[in-house]
Amino acid sequence: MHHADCPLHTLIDLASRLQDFCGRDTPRFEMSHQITLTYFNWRQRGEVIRWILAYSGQEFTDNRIELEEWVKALMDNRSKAPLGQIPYIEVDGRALGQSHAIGRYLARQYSCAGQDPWEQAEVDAIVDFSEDAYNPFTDWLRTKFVFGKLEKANELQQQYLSSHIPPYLKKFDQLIRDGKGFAVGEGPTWADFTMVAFLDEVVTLMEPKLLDGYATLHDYVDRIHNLKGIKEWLTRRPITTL
Ligand SMILES: N[C@@H](CCC(=O)N[C@@H](CS)C(=O)NCC(=O)O)C(=O)O
Repeated sequence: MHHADCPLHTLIDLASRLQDFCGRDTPRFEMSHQITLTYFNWRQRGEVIRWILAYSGQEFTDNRIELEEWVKALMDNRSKAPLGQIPYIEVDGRALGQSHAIGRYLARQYSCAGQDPWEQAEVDAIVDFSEDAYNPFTDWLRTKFVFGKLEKANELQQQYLSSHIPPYLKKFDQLIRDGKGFAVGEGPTWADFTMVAFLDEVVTLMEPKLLDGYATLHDYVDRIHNLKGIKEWLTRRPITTL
């Protein structure tokens, strides 16, 4: 049967055109995939992937594993992680590692990666910029929560809040003030999810008053939290420490 004669494809084409017409807040219709995300029972590097899937309305298996289970799988050579790290996803039987590669792949699938190659590059730049802000935060997080070295963690926290994060906060705030309510372009992209999920971690784990004095950023975070799909995810996701 020719593609155009297949009733299912006709329906998909129609739904896709209807959603294009309805505007970009609604993710493009895609045939659904079997997706499994494997990560610790943490938000961290798994969370943006979950936000993209939740925003897109794509069902997925949220496979949360314990550290012991992960180490054992590695030692027994049972891990399916293609690069020996988590998070990784399996899509229709194929596996992909690296959280940003996963985020970019999914965002392209679900039309939240930027409208054209330039916007996509801008989105990538914001994602990498957020990563620069996040990396030293993960040093603190490991020191405090994984290794339990509280004195060293306090020292890292002071440094982080006094000198590392302020320039990033100023730039994030300016980006939103200069833009059209989103990190890039006129609608939500995974750059917004990356920025907001990162800010959430610092607010939740390190400094509840982080966004005091950043009114624009504060409103923006609320707006992203209230997007369809994200809002529902935030209320139904498992409550975890990290
Ligand atoms: N750049 C990688 C970093 C991945 C990474 O460091 N994952 C950690 C968990 S957050 C991990 O796999 N740790 C366990 C291990 O290395 O065995 C990404 O973003 O996916």
